[in-house]
Amino acid sequence: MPLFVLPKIYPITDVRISGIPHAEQFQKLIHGGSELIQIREKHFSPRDFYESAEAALAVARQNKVRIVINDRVDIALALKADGVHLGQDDLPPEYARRILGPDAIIGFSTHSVRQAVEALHLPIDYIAIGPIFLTKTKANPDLPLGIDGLLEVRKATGDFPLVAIGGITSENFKQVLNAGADSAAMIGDLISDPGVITQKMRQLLHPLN
Ligand code: TZP
Ligand code: MG
Repeated sequence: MPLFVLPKIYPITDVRISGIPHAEQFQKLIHGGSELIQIREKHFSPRDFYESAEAALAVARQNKVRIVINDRVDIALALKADGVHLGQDDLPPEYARRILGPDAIIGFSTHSVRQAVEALHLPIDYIAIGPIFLTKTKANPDLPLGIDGLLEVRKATGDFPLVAIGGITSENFKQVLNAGADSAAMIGDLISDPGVITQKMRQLLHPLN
């Protein structure tokens, strides 16, 4: 199987942080050039998350953009979304793979070199490592790994697709990519001001424009 190709910037939507619905965040991110977006929702009921994901998926499909659902394999399956992103305490990736099939994108969060190396044996498409920097977005985050930690993880994971996450901004994302991450996942810095989501996304992808 060829390795999964990650976009350089991997946006993740969040209603509390951006103040607008997920589908509108998708619209704005896609205008800015996003090709793969994760919907992350820690505060909705399953029904509300399902309905928000359905609306975001409609926007994604209209624009041929892929959508990954955070945490919920059931919602990903029900909506025929492109994939799911799982944490250490979610349904294990082996079972998600069994449910979603060989074509689904499955991402898996790790927080240390050890977890990242263990993840190499799982049926997943990419590893997320973080937090790299301090973050206010995640509840009870692990200690930041810093750029040195990211370099170690890159070394330990070879060429396995790797997303860096946690405290990544338009100021530090290049550092993260230069340290070997294939992709920089961003929440707060990218979506907290809805008025500039599209412009920010565009600038991240084409820094000189
Ligand atoms: N996992 C590790 S850090 C983090 C997650 C979901 C939050 C990232 O959000 P931000 O706002 O980009 O720091
Ligand atoms: Mg999770």
